[in-house]
Amino acid sequence: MTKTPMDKGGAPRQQAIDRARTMTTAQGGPVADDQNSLKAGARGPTLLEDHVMRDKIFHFDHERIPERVVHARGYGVHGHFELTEAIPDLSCADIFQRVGEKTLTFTRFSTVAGNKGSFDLARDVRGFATKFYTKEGNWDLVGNNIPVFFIQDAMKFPDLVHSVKQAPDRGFPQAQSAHDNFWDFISLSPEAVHMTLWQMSDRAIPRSFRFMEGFGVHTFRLINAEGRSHYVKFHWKPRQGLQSVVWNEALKINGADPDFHRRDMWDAIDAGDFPQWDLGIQVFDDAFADDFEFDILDPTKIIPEERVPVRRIGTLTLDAHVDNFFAETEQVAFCTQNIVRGIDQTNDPLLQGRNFSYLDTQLKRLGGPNFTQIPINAPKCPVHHFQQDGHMAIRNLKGRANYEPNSWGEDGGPRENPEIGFASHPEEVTGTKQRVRSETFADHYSQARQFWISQTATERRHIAAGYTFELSKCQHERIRLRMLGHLMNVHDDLANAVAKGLGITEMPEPAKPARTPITDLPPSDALSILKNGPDSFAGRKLGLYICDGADAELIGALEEAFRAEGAMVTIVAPHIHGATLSDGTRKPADEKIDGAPSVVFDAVALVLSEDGGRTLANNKPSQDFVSDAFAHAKFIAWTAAAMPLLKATGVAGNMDAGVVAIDSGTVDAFVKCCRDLRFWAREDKME
Ligand code: HDE
Repeated sequence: MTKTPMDKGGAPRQQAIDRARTMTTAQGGPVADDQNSLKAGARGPTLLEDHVMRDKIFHFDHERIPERVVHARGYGVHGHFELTEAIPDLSCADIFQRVGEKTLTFTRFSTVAGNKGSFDLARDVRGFATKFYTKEGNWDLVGNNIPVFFIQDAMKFPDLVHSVKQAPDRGFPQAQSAHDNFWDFISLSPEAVHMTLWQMSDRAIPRSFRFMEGFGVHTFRLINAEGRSHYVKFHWKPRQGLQSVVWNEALKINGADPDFHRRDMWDAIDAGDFPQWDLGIQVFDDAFADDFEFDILDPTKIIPEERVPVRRIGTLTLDAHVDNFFAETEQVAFCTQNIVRGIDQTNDPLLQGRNFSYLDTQLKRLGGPNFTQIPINAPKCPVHHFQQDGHMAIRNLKGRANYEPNSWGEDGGPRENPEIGFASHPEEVTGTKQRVRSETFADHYSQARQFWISQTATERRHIAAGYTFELSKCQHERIRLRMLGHLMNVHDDLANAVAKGLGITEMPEPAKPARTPITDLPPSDALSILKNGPDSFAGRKLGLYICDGADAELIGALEEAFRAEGAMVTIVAPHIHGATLSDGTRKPADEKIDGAPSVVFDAVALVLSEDGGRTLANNKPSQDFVSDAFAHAKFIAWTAAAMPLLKATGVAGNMDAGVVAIDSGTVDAFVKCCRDLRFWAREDKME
């Protein structure tokens, strides 16, 4: 018979555990044995009266809640927002009044299409939702990392989401848009074309949540104390600069580390390298709105930053992990209707639909109307109302008054206050009740073209390759051709590159535009990732590959130089136990080579000994480490002893300025190279 702690005599162990640490049931009863159920005899049946086991298994059986219908896979982080420019002239929102004041926040990043257990580097839009716990209530800015959306009317959202998620008959594909259903829907919905350019660009495969922008997408309103309204678009500008990976890299990262983005955020915060974004506002008035080529209520359009500059008014700093993933990241509930006095809605039909959807879905997901009482959702300012009861009511009324008006005086509970209470902008609204799409929403191609011409040659190549990859996964020719018909309205270069990639020699008829596209919108540098990269390697990661006998001095110099740059260094070695270096010291490894392919680093360095260089030249993971880094246009530093490995991978015959020979004296020069993040000229050449 297996001995339980009680059988062992109980007394010594029980004395060692103080009462505060004693395990209990959910009812608070101390548990004596957490290993064995209660049985009638050692080999007998388990007894129904075993309240300890029932308590435990009952709760386990109910651990899961429905995952979000979209944005299921997310990662939440605490932080704060600090105002750097007060804007009382524009908004009376309390959060925008006092420079230097900090407001606590919770931000959840997410992918959209994949299920909760899917991988991080799917080609997808990223959610960027922030809850500001302001002194006048919670404000949620529920945005994405792409400033436009696929559809113009909320009515189409279920169709869009059904088309991109797993097909109902087969239950796949998971977390990807590269399939017939998605492109069938898109190619029948010309309004989506603009967003697909963003989605096929590297914006949809960010290197890190830390290196992407965020956008509120819709036009909102700012209202000042006099009730004056301005329109506003919200932006998040990463102080870390923009950066994405390339598609072939994304595919491999998903295998090597499906948690790549969440791990990256965890590591950065753990290292005290807190990511920051500036909150930007584009503010404009009715006169601008009337003058603008497109409808400011149309969520498939941007307002170029060259037309209305982004004004930075504050900084978001993410500086703390959650204590518990479920309690916070899973249970957080964002809603576009969580707005505060001084910020208001517009008639964007997508926003109006969202305003219905979020509360509705959360009621199902979180099981009742009291999810506002869960700590992560609860405001951090006083809350007074007469709402009561319901599932899991934690915060309950005291006293007899649960209605108002009442005549109970001081004990009668809260009262309304028109002076500081929320007031909607008194916009005049008239119209005939009808189901229509406004004529002013009819242009679908002009800004798609503008996006295309704003990209560098490298980025254009990636966009065309993105469409080619995705449409190649469509088994139905008519879908591929229909989509090509739209791309012909965007730009000939794009359409021709995709046609070539698909092997189509006879172009289809272009799609018939609902409105003739504008072809002379000027390029906007703000739309390019590569024009908005960082000017340092800070926050990035060097993979430093070492082996027995490797030069200790050089390894130390590299570590020091990259840390001084604000970068992280991961030591990779043939064995996890590390390597014995040239000076006889043992250097522990962070990763074994097989588990740390170069795709998880931004640049790599090969500091090998002669023996190591020769042996590792025949080692497949070592070869992949080098050839992938080369193919993904990364900077590669090498010592002479690594030459056999460079030869074995074909890199030696294709040396370029991104493959840098180093010694202790030239480490700084290598750090400098790495500030460009990638050596794109290599990719141009490979093409
Ligand atoms: Fe969402 N969206 N959405 N969405 N959305 C949800 O709410 C919806 C849209 C966004 O980390 C859901 O609590 C409709 C645009 C983010 O918890 C749901 C429409 C933008 C998140 C919902 C849109 C977003 C969501 C699912 C079209 C960018 C994750 C779970 C009218 C501006 C928030 C939930 C988090 C989540 C509905 C379109 C961003 C179903 C109906 C546009 C970042 O309510």
